[in-house]
Amino acid sequence: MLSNLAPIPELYVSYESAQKMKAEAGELTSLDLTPRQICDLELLMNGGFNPLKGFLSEADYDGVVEQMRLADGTLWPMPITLDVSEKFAEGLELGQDIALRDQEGVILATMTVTDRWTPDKAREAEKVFGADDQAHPAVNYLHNVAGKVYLGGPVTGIQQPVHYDFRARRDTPNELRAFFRKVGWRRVVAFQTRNPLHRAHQELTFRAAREAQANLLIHPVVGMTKPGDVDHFTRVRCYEAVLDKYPAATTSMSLLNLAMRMAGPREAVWHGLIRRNHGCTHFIVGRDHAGPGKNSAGEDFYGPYEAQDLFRKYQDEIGIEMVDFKHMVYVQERAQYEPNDEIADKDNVTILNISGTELRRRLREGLEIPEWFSFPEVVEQLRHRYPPRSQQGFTVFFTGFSGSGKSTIANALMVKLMEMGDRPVTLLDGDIVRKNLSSELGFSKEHRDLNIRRIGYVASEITKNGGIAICAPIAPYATTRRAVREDIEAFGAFVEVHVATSIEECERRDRKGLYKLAREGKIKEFTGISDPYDVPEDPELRVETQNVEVDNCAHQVLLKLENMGLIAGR
Ligand code: PPS
Repeated sequence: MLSNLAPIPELYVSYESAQKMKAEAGELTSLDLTPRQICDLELLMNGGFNPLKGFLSEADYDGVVEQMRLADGTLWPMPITLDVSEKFAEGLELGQDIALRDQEGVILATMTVTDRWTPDKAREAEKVFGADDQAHPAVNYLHNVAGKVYLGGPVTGIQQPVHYDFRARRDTPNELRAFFRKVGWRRVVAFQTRNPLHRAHQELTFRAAREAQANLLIHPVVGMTKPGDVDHFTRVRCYEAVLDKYPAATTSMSLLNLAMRMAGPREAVWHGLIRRNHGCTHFIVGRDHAGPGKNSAGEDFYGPYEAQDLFRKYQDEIGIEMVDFKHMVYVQERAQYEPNDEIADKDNVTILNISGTELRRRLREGLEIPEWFSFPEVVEQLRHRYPPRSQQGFTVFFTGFSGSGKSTIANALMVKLMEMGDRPVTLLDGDIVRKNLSSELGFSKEHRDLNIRRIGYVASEITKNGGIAICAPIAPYATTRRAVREDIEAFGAFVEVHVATSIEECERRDRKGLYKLAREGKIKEFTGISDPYDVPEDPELRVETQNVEVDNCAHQVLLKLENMGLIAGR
């Protein structure tokens, strides 16, 4: 397969028209896009999602969900939808133009709203992601983050989203096509990644390029990847170090501002279409490509080769050739990487491999990472970003009924951690937060969620900057706790502690006299009495407080922290 490097259509208007549209856009109803929508919009506008001309209409959406095809039959596996709140959608009329803005209010595009509908999200989850299971990050997003209503319609591009980081490394499809034309690359194999590259990746990409007799494009995703991944700043510094290890002038790197969905097989097909649009002729698809991890039953969402199989089926339509990923392992006796399935003398050689989990353990515990596994420059970047756990920030998040003892245990824990003195400690107690940060909020679900998200935000900042945040709200909703966990785990550990005092015991103690008032109906929406509490299913620790001293409860938390490597053993 040889490339066709003619420019592909973009959705941008000319500079003059853009200036005029910007001036006139003040009149339009505005939508502030979410980070994921901004990623989608960028690739819509610059042709990365060619042939899409805007956010999907209802007919296109139905076709994509049911059979991976737009209404006109064109292959397209991923619903690119503009989700909004019911309130925003209600105020619109079909045919109306709206302004799409970034999070600072800069106008990026306008969209003519041709379609508005309430999607069946359970169906979307089943068909697109394979199961309506919220352990899948995109299904979780669909149900808990995305708005209830979808808008569809063509987009007119005004300007690209602004990126202040690694500008020289970001290319639109047409910029890459122009580059390939200029350097005479007629066959280009793209490597998609959301992880740092180590020696095995370098070896396999190099082999893939040789096999396809092509040049190599390292094309990492820097938009949104799986929650918990290594941040893209660190990764790009790692990629830059690895780039020097390839033979000069055979390999290039470009950053892709894609918001991944972790949809395995469908995602692989989508990735292929995006790379074709970027002028590539070949695409490496691995074992469990874009896999989301385990489902709620602890099993893989997709079979290990499902992505390769689906890709192969649609390869001609995608217009890019698949290079299947070889599982590379290190053969100690020969001091080199070899494809696992090509080693004939397996019984006589020593095969070494370090899994992602093992790598994270070694980083966490400050253990050796051997030279055969990675490049010293990469390891240095990772060590800098991930100091041993005992030097990282973390959050202890207590949850339980009012009067369960959360605050008392949290206070005792704070004092003990301050006595150790190695990191700053902040206590975000439910009552205290409600007097300061959330003083205007009540106890509706909406207000409780807002309260917890605020606590989570402050805790994530503390964690990011190497401190210890102790939170002690009721936090009755599991989905909100999970969202906070995701925010924090981007920066450090999240230790959920369920203070499991029963509602009967809390009511019996009734320290603040609130249960009595709640029973009398004088306090409404009281957790455990007239409002729900989702018991944490899988907290890091559950403490019982009946017949147990506070000191002992706080000590159990300390032991857990020690056990997780978050505090050094004494
Ligand atoms: S939440 O649900 O997490 O936002 O609640 P939180 O911020 O932790 O606030 C709980 C404290 O507010 C008092 N209080 C109530 N709790 C539950 N339900 C209702 N309706 C309510 N009204 C007031 C109560 O004293 C809680 O304090 P704690 O420290 O939990 O006993």
